[in-house]
Amino acid sequence: MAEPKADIALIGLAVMGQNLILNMNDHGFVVCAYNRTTEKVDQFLANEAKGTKVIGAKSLQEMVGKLKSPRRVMMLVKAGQAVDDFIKQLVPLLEKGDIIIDGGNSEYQDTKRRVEELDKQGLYFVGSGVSGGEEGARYGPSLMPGGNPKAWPHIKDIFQLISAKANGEPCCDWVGEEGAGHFVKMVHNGIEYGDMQLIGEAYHLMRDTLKLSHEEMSKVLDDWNKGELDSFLIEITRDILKYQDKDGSYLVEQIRDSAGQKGTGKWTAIAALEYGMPVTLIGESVFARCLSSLKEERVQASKVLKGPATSEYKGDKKEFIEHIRKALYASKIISYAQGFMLMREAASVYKWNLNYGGIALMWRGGCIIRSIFLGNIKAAFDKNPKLSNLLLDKFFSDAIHNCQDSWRTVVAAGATLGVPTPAFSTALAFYDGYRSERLPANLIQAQRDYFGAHTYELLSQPGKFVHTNWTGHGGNVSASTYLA
Ligand code: NBP
Repeated sequence: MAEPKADIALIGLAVMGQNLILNMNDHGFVVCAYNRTTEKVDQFLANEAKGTKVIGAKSLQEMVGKLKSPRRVMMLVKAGQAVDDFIKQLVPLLEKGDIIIDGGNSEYQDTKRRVEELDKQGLYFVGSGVSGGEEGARYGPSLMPGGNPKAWPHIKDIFQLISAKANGEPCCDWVGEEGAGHFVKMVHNGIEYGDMQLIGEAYHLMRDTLKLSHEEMSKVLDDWNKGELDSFLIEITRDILKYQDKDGSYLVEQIRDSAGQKGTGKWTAIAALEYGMPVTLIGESVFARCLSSLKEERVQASKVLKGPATSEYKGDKKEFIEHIRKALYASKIISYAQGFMLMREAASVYKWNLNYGGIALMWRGGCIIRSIFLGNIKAAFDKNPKLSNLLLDKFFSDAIHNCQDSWRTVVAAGATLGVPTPAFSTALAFYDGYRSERLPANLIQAQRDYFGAHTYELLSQPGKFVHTNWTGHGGNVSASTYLA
């Protein structure tokens, strides 16, 4: 048999896999390509990979035989059963110390399980978030690897070389153990949902309350993209808004207003509930997509349910545009602060040693949420790696203080004019809640104790739970303490 010569194998020749292979090839690695439907291997070698050093295999056995040791096998296949099926087939072909990497959008709990199961067999499993879509995979994605740390020294070079760079630094570093990489990728996707919803609300307000034309809206976003909001999503929205169909109409207005979702935003919201973290903006963004998809119901309701007499903003347009910009910026700060709160809580539950500045850097380039703003987050964590909340960093508290009057104006205007701003509003409600020394939860505690004898703590005696016989009729026995 010929001397094994491939540095890494890649299973899954769909859009992500093919582009990542070509990216690895550009950086001098020899990649062995494999796909369940093996005809795709021939097609790939004859077309996209023609003239490269990429080699192919028609079976997993052949693929493994072509790999240098320790063998590195990366999968970019549909998340779920396909990943488990491939692992099952690979295990008997590999040797102790070999590495399996899953670059798909897998659930972090699945990754945790796979890391543990494979570790028992001496194999190192890595679950890596990959972001940036087709373009990112080809020319530099954001990579978020986590799992068995013994794998990292063997994949670090490849990963950091093929990843995007921000100011010369790779947008890829070791995230943490178990499912940490996929957890961070999940939060990234949740934040992406939030960023998109915020931009959607700004567009809704500009279109329906200010009646701006598409060229005007595109120009506004172009201006925003030169400042604090400079980001990939603002940039593409600028281009989408002015995109005209062949007949000269604006394409965006021909698209059915019913948003799809593949699940990672929902997983983030579920994780937020699971860990008791108020990640309200991502949650609201997922619900906003759910509401949008009730298209037929909304069409019916629009004929019955009335709103205010006008949705038109009567004040100064230019001023209101600036208010919207500031509302968007402040809400975005809240969203990222909430996302980092969720990661911090998961890290504490799973004992992951997450490097928050490093995560901001991984998202700084290559991925969908890439932005100037992530550089500010990185700087905040560099200044204080133990920062408990992004909002307490001076750069961000100053930014919020500077934006809050505008933010309140926009949320109030949306409510008055009947244009929904769920993400702007929930962000503001969170901000006002988070900065409140006292919330009305004392009353909730009293109600719980009144009807269910659930007990409460007095401010003067924290940690001591007491029950009051509020009516004089009930007994003095309290319910057992539990966390719901
Ligand atoms: P897809 O998610 O469409 O997956 C296609 C690949 O999965 C093909 O190689 C296909 O093989 C294989 N596959 C399927 Br489908 N079911 C299989 C099964 N039961 N057993 C074995 N193989 C199976 O491709 P993609 O869009 O390139 O995404 C790959 C992964 O990367 C996914 O997990 C995705 O969520 C994630 N991701 C995608 C993007 C993006 O922008 N598209 C971005 C970031 C992450 P076949 O050719 O034989 O059908």
